[in-house]
Amino acid sequence: MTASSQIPPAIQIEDDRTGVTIPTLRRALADNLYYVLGKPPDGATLNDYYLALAYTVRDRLMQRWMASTHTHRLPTIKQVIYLSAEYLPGPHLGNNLMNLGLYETVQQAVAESGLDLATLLACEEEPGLGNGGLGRLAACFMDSLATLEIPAIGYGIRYEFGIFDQEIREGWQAEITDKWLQSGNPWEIARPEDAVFVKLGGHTEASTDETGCYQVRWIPHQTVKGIPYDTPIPGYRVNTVNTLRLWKAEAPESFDLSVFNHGDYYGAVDQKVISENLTKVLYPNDEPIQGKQLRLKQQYFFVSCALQDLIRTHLAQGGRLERFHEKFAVQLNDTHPAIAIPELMRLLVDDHHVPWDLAWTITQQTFAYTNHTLLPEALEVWSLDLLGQLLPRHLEIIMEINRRFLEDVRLKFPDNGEKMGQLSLIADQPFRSVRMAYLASVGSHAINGVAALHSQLLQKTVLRGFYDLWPEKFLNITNGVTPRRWMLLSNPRLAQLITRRIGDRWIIHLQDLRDLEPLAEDPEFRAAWRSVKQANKQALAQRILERTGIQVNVESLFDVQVKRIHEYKRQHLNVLHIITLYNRLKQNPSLDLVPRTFIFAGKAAPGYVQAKLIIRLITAVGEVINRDPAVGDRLKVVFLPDYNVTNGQPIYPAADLSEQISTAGKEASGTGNMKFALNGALTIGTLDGANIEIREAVGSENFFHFGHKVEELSQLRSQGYDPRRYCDHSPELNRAIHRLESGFFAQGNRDLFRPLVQSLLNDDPYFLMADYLSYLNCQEQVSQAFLNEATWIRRSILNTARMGEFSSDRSIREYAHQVWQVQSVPINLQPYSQSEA
Ligand code: GL4
Repeated sequence: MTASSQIPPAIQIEDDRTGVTIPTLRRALADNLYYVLGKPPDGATLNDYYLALAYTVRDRLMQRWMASTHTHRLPTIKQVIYLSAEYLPGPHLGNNLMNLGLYETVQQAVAESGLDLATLLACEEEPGLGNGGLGRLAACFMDSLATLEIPAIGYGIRYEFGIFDQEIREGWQAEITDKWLQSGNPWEIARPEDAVFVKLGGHTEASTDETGCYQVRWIPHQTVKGIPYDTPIPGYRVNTVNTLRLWKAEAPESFDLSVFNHGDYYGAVDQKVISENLTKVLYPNDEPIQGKQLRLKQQYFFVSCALQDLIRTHLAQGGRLERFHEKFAVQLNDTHPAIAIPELMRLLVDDHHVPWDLAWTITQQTFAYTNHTLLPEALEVWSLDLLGQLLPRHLEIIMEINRRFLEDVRLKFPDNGEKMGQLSLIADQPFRSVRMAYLASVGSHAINGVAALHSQLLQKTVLRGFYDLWPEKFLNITNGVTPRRWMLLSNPRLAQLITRRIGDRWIIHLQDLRDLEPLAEDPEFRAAWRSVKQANKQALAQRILERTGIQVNVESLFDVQVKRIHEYKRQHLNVLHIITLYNRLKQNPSLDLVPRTFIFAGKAAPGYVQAKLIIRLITAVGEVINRDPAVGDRLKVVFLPDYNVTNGQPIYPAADLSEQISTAGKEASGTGNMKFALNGALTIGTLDGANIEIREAVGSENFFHFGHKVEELSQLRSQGYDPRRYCDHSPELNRAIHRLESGFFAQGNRDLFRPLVQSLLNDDPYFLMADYLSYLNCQEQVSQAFLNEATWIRRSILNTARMGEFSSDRSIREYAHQVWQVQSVPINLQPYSQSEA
């Protein structure tokens, strides 16, 4: 019996903690300020008021949260377990108010208390517990799971320092440590009573027990304690509140004591520090990975905590381990948590004495694996040396999994040594290592990519051998985004306009946006649509002015590229276009050019030199162009610092044009592309990732596509790609490159951008030169289209109207039916005790 199932049947719930009238909310705010924060109203800071309000809202989630947790634990209810090393939920307060349906009421209550809700919302430090798309997807999925009333727990790491904050200093990125916890986190509840212990290092000992059973014992070198911190994830206007359970590493007290006994006080303190370092910081490189021991420790730590937690609650509820996979569907968000496969085997076989074959069936039935990238440098491998040192037992288990797997392969393909080498979980080159994507594939019953093209390429390239073996395991589930945060919360003007015309069901059935289609022909509606866009552009212009000092023209075309900075995403192709326009203007100052504001934002991994140079390039080009009187109002280049969820929210609603210009085959899906199109921006994009499906959905006439396709690029490559040829054949490209080389944007310094220019001219691995001309022509079409306001707005409306399938609700429904086999479970609140009956 766990403590949670002993909650008394009827709790006396104080009205002050649940009531939602304005007087009650005001009283609750004052109470929380006084009793929880210990501050009198006149001595309180804005942050104190933010915290008091957050507690007031959290109180109003509590009954639903406890009822959900209680119900979800019942043995008959299947739960989704999302394992992800990253989550980027964004600020919680606004989202929770919206999902609870309390936004307006609380706004008024706060105002009547002499405060401004927007100001309090701005106090919240967002949990930056991820790098970019992958972590944000996990957060959108958590929102959709709760909204669809699907029982779910998201497990992850409570990094003390999330992704760094970015400042721009003299045009360069500077990284500042993210101190998201420093002013207190009102959303999390520590659960030290649910702590678990995780072993690391040491060696194994095999023996045969009294019954003749072969047994392995793992004698670790170190043990760390995992403390869970729970954050409620409420669905939109439903009672379901799921849990995001993040683990913090601490030193186990008993371990310290043993050192104390030997009088080594400082040694004990050192151990404590070493243990706590484990969850100190998020690794900031999203795509490329390295052989960092601490990173492997992090992965194993949270996965082991999660699985131990699940086994414990399952057994406490009277569940049997043979039925583990009937209670939990565990999704691996990329390979970062793939060590869960040998860990579940270890827990079942070594700790709970389940026979290997049964344990393996349970494991395969439990896990499913999502691949999020094909970039070779991002495919995780862990050296056998490192694995053996840190997780000696897991290495043995992986070897045994591999031995059995290759035996099956041999039976299927006799006398085919090459096949065995290709499929082996162990790579020999450049060093002996475990291919984590292979381990994830062998240990899962379903494997999916995140957009149609990506899933096809996955089957044809990285996991080809596995697709040949088990085609039935493979599927595609295209990503989606939550319309709650990415429309309703961040674009209230557009959301209200839409709701006034088609009702509000679109918020949970995004396909209803289709009803907007006929309105695209209505001049009055188009005028209203345009006013919303202009108001959003005005608001963004204000932020740009505040943050960068740059004044932009809101009548100009807002041309936006926001995402991590990476060569494959080709922000520098965008810059080549800007330089080309600038060159044209310099050549012909009276040129009739469609005015544009180029807006960039995004972080570069601190160690990714070329990406940081791309940021410097953007700011340098901006410094010249924004000040050149010959350009005037016609071109502006803005780099908005510190791109994150908070700062992204006002950007999407204000964009006219969405730049999705990655090299074909490189962007697995993209999700920013969806946020823009949903908010009525038109896309200029390559046939890559989900762009292809977006174009199909919105109609090719409402999407500007350009560039080489995947097959065309492989042809170019096999013919011996020569980027310089494109320079020779395009005078404008030649001139743009020359501008860069000449030091024109670097106060005469010809060295500054040399590494970028050299890369483009010598190997151009991302085919900017090959796509330049097509991009330029396509941008010309964009400009012409923007001149015709009525048709532009019409296309904007049609984009929004046809983006319904890109809701993360649709993605989650597909996972629920095709992978997890889970159902919705509505949560009954009244009376509390009956929900368990
Ligand atoms: C990513 C992909 O790069 C991105 O295209 C995709 O949208 C996202 C979510 O599936 O996953 N893979 C990695 S790694 N980081 C990402 O953002």
